[in-house]
Amino acid sequence: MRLLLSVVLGLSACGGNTDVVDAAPVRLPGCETPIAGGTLSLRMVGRVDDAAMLVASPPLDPRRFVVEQSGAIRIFEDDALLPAPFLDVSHQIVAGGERGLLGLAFHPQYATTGQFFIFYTTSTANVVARCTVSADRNVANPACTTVLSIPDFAGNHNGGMMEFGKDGFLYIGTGDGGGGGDPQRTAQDPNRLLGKILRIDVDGRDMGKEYASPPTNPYVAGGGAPEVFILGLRNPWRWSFDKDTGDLWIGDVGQGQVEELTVLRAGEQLGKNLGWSIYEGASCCMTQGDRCSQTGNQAACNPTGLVMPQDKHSHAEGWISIIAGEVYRGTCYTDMVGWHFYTDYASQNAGLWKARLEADNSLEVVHTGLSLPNGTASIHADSRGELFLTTLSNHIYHIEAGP
Ligand SMILES: [Ca+2]
Ligand SMILES: [Ca+2]
Repeated sequence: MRLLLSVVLGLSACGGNTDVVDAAPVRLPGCETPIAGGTLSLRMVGRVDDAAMLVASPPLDPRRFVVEQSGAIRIFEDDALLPAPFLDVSHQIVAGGERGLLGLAFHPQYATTGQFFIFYTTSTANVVARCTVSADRNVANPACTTVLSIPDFAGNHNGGMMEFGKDGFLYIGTGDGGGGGDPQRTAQDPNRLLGKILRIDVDGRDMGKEYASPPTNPYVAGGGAPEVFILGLRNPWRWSFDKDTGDLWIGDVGQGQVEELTVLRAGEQLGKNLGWSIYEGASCCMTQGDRCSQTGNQAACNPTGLVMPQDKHSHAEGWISIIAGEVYRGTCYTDMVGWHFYTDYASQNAGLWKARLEADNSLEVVHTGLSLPNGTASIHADSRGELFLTTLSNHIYHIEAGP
């Protein structure tokens, strides 16, 4: 990290040959000298006032924006926390437990549009809103526009993760609504926006909406809601795209037994069904001991057409809510490249894990041996591709590696 600023400035100084125009880089450079070695460590790089939920950065922007659960977005610039929040929506949200300001995604052309998107909960809905930066690059305009408001019936299982894909569309994770056992069976209902990953075009406008549904979404022609992209999720609290391959890594939080990690390759994501609440992990909810906590009739179990997770962790192992992270595509730590780093909310039990996708679609899964503080809320990359782990106890850590 100490080398980051000099690298950025160094590159600017190197731009003397103005005849050479490279394609826009995918991300900012990370370290002047890449560091080899598989010994991982955490370095605390900052803290905020309330529950650090997520680190995100605009494309090619070296600042780190940190989402606080209670409704503020804070900025770290050159590792220093700016005193005033970028945005504060605490007055219009409900926070606590699984609720709050949960997601942040910057428009792919943020540098020109100034647009970013937030995901927050109210007492009755999960809301995606479009916000804009003011003339001051470190201050957003206070009023945001609601893009999507999804009625919700329980305080838990609210999803909250959002990212833009390589296709420029905004992907939005939603929980099954909550309670236990998917009481309204939303996850398998293509007409409901709960229990899904949605995909919308924030630059388009369908009649009466603040967005368009891409015509390639699976139910645009009928049979379900046009926003639905992936079905069968319980609470996809954290997930991310591999920024190089476009593969989608989804952590789906389990009911009482199984935490799930599923990878969908680029081009093999549209309309996939991850099985909840017919299955928890690969266990049929009709026959599993606790019946996935469902009341009434369980759906008949037929795995045809369902995607089962490639990695599972049981609650007997001490996991309670998986925290999927991100595939490292930074340039600082050569031995981290290509691995997806992830853990569990009970991160003191789980420690840090890594996985990578094999040619046969299975995962190579490795416990890294790195102990973690408890209460991890996310592992997500900044614009350099560096991974930052945030905790509900307000801390932000950089995941680093060495010999
Ligand atoms: Ca809910
Ligand atoms: Ca599943």
